[in-house]
Amino acid sequence: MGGLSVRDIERRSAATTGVLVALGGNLATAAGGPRQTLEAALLMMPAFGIRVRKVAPIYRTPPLSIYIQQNYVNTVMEVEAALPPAALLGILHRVETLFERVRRDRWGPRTLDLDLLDYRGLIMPALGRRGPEAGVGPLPLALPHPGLAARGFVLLPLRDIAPGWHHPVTGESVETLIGRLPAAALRGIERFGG
Ligand code: A4P
Ligand code: MG
Repeated sequence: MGGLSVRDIERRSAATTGVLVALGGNLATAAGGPRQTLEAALLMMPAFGIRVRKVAPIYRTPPLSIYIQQNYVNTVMEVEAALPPAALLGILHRVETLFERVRRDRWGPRTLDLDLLDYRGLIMPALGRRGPEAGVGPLPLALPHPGLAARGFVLLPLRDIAPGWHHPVTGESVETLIGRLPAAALRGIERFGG
């Protein structure tokens, strides 16, 4: 049988203790261009009660969208979770607002997008439509983030700070997920400064 050993279970729970948040954006703000905006948002987290444990390098990434738009900057951070997930997402939305986020089109250009990728392995299935066809209104919290496994611009920085991470639903490692991405999902993604 392909059952889990105690060590597997320990490794998985150790790998899912963190709270992982994706940061992305492709429009300038008062803080500067998209990269400066993302860096300013990281510095602002403690003022919102969010303690940042780790931050991945920042990547420049081609847009994944039905809209023609500028390249994005993306990274992932690990934070301490003092709040339940819905409250934490509410705080992240307040940070987005501070950085001039306006929701016009789903997957449209944005100054700052903060997505809750994984909250200690908690599973809250995505109900209903996602993606551009879902309209621009609010959607119920889904965990892990539904787009996570298909996105190079999320998985590469995630691996930088959590190489032992496993997808809470499928149990697949971040390495396996990256290995399965089509070439197009990785094309053009580069770290700033090398
Ligand atoms: N929501 C539910 N669950 C979550 C969660 N785990 N994390 C709700 C964050 N939000 C969650 O999000 C849509 C709704 O989902 C909100 O009501 C939120 O409370 P949004 O931020 O308003 O809209 P969005 O970001 O346009 O939509 P969505 O579906 O979250 O898109 P994604 O997945 O964020 O993708 N290309 C590059 N290169 N880099 C990017 O960062 N980002 C997107 C947006 C598209 N293309 C990109 C990038
Ligand atoms: Mg979002």
